Amino acid sequence: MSFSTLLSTSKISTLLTSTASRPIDIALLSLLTLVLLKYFTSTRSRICTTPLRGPPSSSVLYGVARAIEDAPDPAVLYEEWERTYGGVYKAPFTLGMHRLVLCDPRALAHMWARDTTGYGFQPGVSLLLENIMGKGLFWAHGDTHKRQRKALSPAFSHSALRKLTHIFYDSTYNVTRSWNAILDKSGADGSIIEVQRWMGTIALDSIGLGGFSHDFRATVGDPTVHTSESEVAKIFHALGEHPSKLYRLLMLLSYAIPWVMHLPVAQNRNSWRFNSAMGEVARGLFDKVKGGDGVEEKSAIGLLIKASEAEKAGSRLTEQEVIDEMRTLLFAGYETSSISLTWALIEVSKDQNTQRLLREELSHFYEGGADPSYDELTNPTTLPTLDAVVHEVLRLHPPLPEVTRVALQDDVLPLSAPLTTASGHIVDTITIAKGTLVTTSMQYLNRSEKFWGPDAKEFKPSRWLATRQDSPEGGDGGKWEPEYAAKELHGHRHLWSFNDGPRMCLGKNFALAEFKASLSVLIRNFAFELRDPKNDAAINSADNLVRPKIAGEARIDVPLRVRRVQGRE
Ligand code: HEM
Ligand SMILES: *[C@@H]1O[C@H](CO)[C@@H](O)[C@H](O)[C@H]1NC(C)=O
Ligand SMILES: CC(=O)N[C@H]1CO[C@H](CO)[C@@H](O)[C@@H]1O
Repeated sequence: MSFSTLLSTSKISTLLTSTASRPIDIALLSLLTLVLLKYFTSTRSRICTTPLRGPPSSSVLYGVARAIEDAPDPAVLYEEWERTYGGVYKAPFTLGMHRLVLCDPRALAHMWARDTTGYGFQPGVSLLLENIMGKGLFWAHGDTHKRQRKALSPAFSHSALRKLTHIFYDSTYNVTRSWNAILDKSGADGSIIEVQRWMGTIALDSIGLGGFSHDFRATVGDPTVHTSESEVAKIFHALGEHPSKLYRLLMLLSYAIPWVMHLPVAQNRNSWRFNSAMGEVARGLFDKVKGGDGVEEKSAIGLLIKASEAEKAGSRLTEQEVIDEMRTLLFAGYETSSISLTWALIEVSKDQNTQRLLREELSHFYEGGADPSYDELTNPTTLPTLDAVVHEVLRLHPPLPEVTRVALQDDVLPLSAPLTTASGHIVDTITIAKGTLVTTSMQYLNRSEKFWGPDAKEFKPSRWLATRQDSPEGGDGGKWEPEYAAKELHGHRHLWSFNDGPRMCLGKNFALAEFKASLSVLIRNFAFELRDPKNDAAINSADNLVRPKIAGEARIDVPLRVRRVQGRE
């Protein structure tokens, strides 16, 4: 079960159908859940949410959730509804629940600024997250969240990340070595390599070593043949496997009765095993930091322990807190990075021209003799094509497709454009009653024509370069705007892929440096093509995961033809 599945609660409908096979089972199961849900989650508020228009329900059980899951491109549905019903609309979801979908920039900015205080995860989701990641950042709300975030932030500063960049290169060069060995045995046509699993190894070693000085040894050897991975990595991967029927049933019930997640079923036992395995990693790290063996501690959690040791005893982190933040980093930083890297290889395989331009830029840079430093990776002017490709991949393929929150208190949302309500009134604010579910679709926001122009759905890295030359700020890369600027949107360079507000991705700069470092090594050394350009062009996200796969094939694999770049060893 992936991080993105956990956070995207419209996936309840997948849970429903994959748990029960006969319609009668589904009906009974949903009735049960519905009754429990209404009983346990009834929230009372003195005010009413403004009645809004929205798409009609296409199914009693699923609302529009199935339509969204079945759509080849859900962003198009969200976009259609936005055009028909306006910047905020009400969509029926699973089991009779409704959600407000926010597409209006002012409403978005207002709502996300109040994340963790005015808005939070639904109780069932919180419990799921707690089961897997403990009481770390994802569990925390309000002041607790602020405190945890403040403690972790220095570990993600530019000066901290500068010292981690070599890890991203090391893990990618490890993969490069393995690929060279494979290609030594193949002819001029190169070899078909399932790249997704390999990108996972880079992401795992990067977060293991960079996050908490643990070497998962994922990039050592071939992940498809044998595994030299650590015990922790094995348990971690077992956790990511498709949950059993029983567990899916519990997940479903947990939306109504959270404590069912404490039952000792296999998946839960795995979570507990994972916790104790991570405990050992943490203890090792504690000892290493305290022992001061002369080696400078650079990992995020290592720095955290060091800082808290330096403070007076009272403010020290407990061992459990350290373990929980480690689990959080692993879940937040592994699959997201792996998915992004995989999509990048797919997009440059489809767009050979961009791949060639990128390789030229990188080879030219590399004549200087060294891999780009952290600052060179971060500055968009140093390697503009690399920067553009990376942002274009994040725009088109956000690893988290959507996020949902529940209003923890009554609120009034301001709007950028007036809206017609269900009763025909025109309003410029919307009242939100406590308990209302609010959804933001990253897929919609970063791909809608309203924000990105008529070519919004195309892979077109040049949109990130277009206005650079005439930017009044000159060399200051952060000020550059995309051509058809989604200027009204907050978020990282107007992209919503990292979310916005107090819970905006903490690992953003870590992720960008890792993404750029790894991609630059891979593109400089290897050429990528689709395995079968005629039939493999349709690559989409696997059902309820956002991992890419070839359309129509069962396995969540991305086989690409890989060749060595001419003249390189
Ligand atoms: C391309 C890669 C990544 C993307 C697109 C991404 C995206 C996101 C998003 C959308 C959220 C907010 C989730 C929500 O509010 O429900 C988030 C939170 C978070 N991310 Fe990332 N992430 C990426 C990589 C990473 C990496 C590599 C790390 C760690 C090194 C990381 C650490 C975190 C943490 C700790 C949070 C929780 C922040 C909080 O609760 O305050 N992420 N990420
Ligand atoms: C690269 O591989 C070596 C063993 O060949 C291993 O010791 C090292 O930890 C790996 N580096 C990374 C960053 O995974
Ligand atoms: C995360 C996600 O769903 N991204 C989608 C964005 O849109 C493209 C193009 O339709 C999809 O392939 C991605 O899966």
